[in-house]
Amino acid sequence: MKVEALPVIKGDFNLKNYDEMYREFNWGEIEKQFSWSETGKVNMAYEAIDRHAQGERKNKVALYYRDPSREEKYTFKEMKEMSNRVGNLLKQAADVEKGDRVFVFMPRSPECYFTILGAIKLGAIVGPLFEAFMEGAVKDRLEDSAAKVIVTTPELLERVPLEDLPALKHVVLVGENIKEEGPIIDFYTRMKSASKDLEIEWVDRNDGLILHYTSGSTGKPKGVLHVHNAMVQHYQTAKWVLDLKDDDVYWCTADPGWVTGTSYGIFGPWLSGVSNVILGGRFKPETWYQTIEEYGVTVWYSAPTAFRMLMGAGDELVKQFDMSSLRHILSVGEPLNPEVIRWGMKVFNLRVHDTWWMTETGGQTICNYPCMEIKPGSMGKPIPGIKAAIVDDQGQELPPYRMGNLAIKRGWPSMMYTIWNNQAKYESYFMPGDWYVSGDSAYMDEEGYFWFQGRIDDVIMTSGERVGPFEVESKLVEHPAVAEAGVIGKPDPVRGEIIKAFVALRDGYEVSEELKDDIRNFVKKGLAAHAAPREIEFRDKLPKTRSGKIMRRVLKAWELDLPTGDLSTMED
Ligand code: 6R9
Repeated sequence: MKVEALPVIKGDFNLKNYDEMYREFNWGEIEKQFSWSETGKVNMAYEAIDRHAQGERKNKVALYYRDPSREEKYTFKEMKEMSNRVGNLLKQAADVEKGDRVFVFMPRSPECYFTILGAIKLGAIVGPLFEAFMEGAVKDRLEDSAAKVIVTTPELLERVPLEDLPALKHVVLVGENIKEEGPIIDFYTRMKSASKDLEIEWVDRNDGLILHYTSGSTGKPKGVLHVHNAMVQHYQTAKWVLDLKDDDVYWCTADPGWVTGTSYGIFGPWLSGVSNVILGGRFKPETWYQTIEEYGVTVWYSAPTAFRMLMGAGDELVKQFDMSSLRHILSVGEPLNPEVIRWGMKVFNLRVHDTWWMTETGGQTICNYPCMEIKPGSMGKPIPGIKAAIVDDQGQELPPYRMGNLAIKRGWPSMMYTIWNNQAKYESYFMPGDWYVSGDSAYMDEEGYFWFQGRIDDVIMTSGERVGPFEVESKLVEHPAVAEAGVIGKPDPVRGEIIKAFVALRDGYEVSEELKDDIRNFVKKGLAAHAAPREIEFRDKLPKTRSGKIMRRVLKAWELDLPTGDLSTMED
């Protein structure tokens, strides 16, 4: 298969020659940049904030924060002081010590970021939670991790079942007129008197940093533990992939409840010392474009679902804003439809760079770099220092174009350290040959580009043909009436499975049998007859996770009347 590649862009990028770097790079060089090379100890929050606060970047803006009711900015020096204050508060009022689990359950706000950093300074393990989690989801996570402290708001406190959580000793409330009684600690009043000097807890590279719970298709969510050592990869990928330079204004749209919101919403940018934009509140196309214009965002990291919504808002809207500051756009979380890349070229005159990775990998692993050609629909190539391959179920590497398990050779710096309370589960991710098996299926082309096909469980077998749902979905969203599409295999006595598509239409389109036929023919002509959905069902909305992934297992469960499994990560 030959695909039209988008040519290399010219510019002074941090990664100039991918092939050469891939051959020569070794992580040892990078490790020398962090404090452990001198003292044997380290702390992520020190490297991300305090290091800059003591040097030339002291008065540089580290955080631009905005939501409908607040607009604030903090320099690196101020970030250091605010996180120190939270550190003191947590230590004195909540008795936080190294290794304790401290959960942060609140909307994006400056306090949320001060708290994550402050807890890390004490050597605590931070568990960030999406603000939209309901009681059951909060309970599962706090219980499994035996969390000692939760920092939350009075409104969200209703969803923390204190009586069921004996290990939870302290509740820090970020709000007005808080009365301290029982486990309750008043954040703002204590912050006023907390010292802005803090003694950092210096930890080992493999001490716990952050605990992200992710849900699979079965069972309870599992706690993926990352350690301070991950900074090596966060730092280096922020250079190569985000291409961050000192004068960049960077905006990652992800919430810290999702790994993208910590690895690249906190660690990557601040390890690089750049100004970081955080937008609170809900998604609104106007607000997003305004944010880019007002702050002069240069590097922008978001997700296909958001790009598709912006696309849906129309090209007239984006023309009302000045987007000229943007120089680099990236995407993660879901397959990036070629249609989105074409839209990016049209409205920003920039390529959207896909990046593939997951909670378990902790940092970017397969990416498109500014210095390389982009093949729309491909996730790109492994970062230097990482070996990726397509392997069969025995761990044997497969030749180009064979679909199989996307796997990474064990031992990259930001690899998960364990699954909390479940070392056996952790071990189950690995195959003979020291392959970490991602659960995604993909193939590699003869030039070493990787092409996503679906989660292993999602790959469809129809009349003896293997079809990746993503390809079909991507074709579907090219149809002018289709806003979003989710594709599943539906068991069929004759064909094994048939392809069924769930489709949400764009505004202004009406459901009809004709439209169904038209969409079906569109896929038939554009992709292949066997890949055209035999069944199409229209829905107002598709089930998605809070990080924007279409939940195919939920579609499948609806279709087959099966249990949907854990739904805690699903959007409202
Ligand atoms: C960072 C993050 C991981 C799963 C992953 C895959 C999907 C992520 C993707 C992608 C296609 C990409 N995914 N990036 N699929 N192309 N560029 O998303 O972590 O929430 O753990 O999800 O997301 O299926 O296995 P996480």
